Amino acid sequence: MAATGHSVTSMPGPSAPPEGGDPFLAACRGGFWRRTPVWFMRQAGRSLPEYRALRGSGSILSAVRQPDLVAEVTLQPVRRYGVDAAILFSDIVVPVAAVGFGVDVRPGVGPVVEHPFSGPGDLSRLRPLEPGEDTPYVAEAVALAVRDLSVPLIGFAGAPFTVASYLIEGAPSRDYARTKSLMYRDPATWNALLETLADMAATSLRAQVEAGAAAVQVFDSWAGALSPSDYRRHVLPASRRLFAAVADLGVPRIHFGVGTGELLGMMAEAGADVVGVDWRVPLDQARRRVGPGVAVQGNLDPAAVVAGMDVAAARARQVLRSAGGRDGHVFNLGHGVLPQSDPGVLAGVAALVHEETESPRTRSPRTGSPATDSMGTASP
Ligand code: 1CP
Repeated sequence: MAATGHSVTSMPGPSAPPEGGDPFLAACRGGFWRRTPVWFMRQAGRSLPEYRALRGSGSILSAVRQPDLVAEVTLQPVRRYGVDAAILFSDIVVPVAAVGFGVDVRPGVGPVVEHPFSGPGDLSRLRPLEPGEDTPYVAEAVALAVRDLSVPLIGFAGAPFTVASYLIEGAPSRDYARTKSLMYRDPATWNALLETLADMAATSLRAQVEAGAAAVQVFDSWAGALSPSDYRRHVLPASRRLFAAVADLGVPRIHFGVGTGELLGMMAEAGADVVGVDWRVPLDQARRRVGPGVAVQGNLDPAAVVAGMDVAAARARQVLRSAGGRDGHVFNLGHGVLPQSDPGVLAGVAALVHEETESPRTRSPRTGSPATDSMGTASP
């Protein structure tokens, strides 16, 4: 049987194929099917000229309200790179913007907030998300994309900490001083804010999966700003609440952050099936930190792509060696595609990962295959 991914259907609904039959979903479940799957964070947009041509200028928040455009931008990297999963073209601030918090995404800067969150009085500015009313265009875009995709679609949301950091700082930050200051000074307001954001993220993810997303990723991009004890005390409970609120959907849940080497164990504990790893921690060490039963995603340095195909190929092979040919590896970058990346190098990396890992060996998820199995071992 060929690894054809999920079937093309015009009906909205979960796009998950039987997991044994899809490289990405099998790896997310801790298994292996045919090859190590590969996709790239921030693959939609950024370096693709066909994206820039379609997108024009203006805020991404206007672009995401156009389902046809979103579906097309979501599909572009699948065609161009031959990746094993698509990610919805959207942004982590879409839900908070949709309930009227006053967030915009400024081209070349990122999310900016006119009146940043500064205390308990601002909690009432965050009402619960009603996807059908507030973001109907998201489900429409998911359904359109899934109709034309030959690979699973990943829905996503920002983790409570990372979204809170934008609301409190008002703009991208280096030190998260305002965010951490509120967290230390006023834990009651902090907890209420993070719980509210966890519920909004869960509602958004549920709507994406109901419309057809086959997996979800929670981006806690900036959690690496925290010490392990602060993460455990002030952030883990809300992230756990988010993961628990989408557990019944039955789709794989990926949890990613940057500079989170010291937090990987807790990011698994939050309830993830897959933990995303940046380029700072080799995957064999990351595996020890996340523990058994959790898959890993990563972790080619995005700068290696900028350095050209020879460097990218050598580094991609290093990532595969560190993954050890073991089940439960989704190949990705350690963070998003850098804007100056050459699309040809990204396509080359995807092809290399496929060639190096292609194998008739298949395993059903979490069947307890020996951890030391090498690539190419025939399945029993
Ligand atoms: O309008 C544009 O083209 C500007 C660039 C851009 C794009 C292409 C922004 C502004 N957002 C996006 C899309 C986006 N954002 C996706 C699309 C799907 C994909 O291809 O991956 C995703 C998954 C995101 C998620 C996102 N937004 C994250 C988490 C992922 C990560 O890279 O860490 C974060 C932190 C944001 C905030 C954000 N939005 C945009 C920018 C430039 C930023 C980062 C600003 C900062 O450094 O703080």
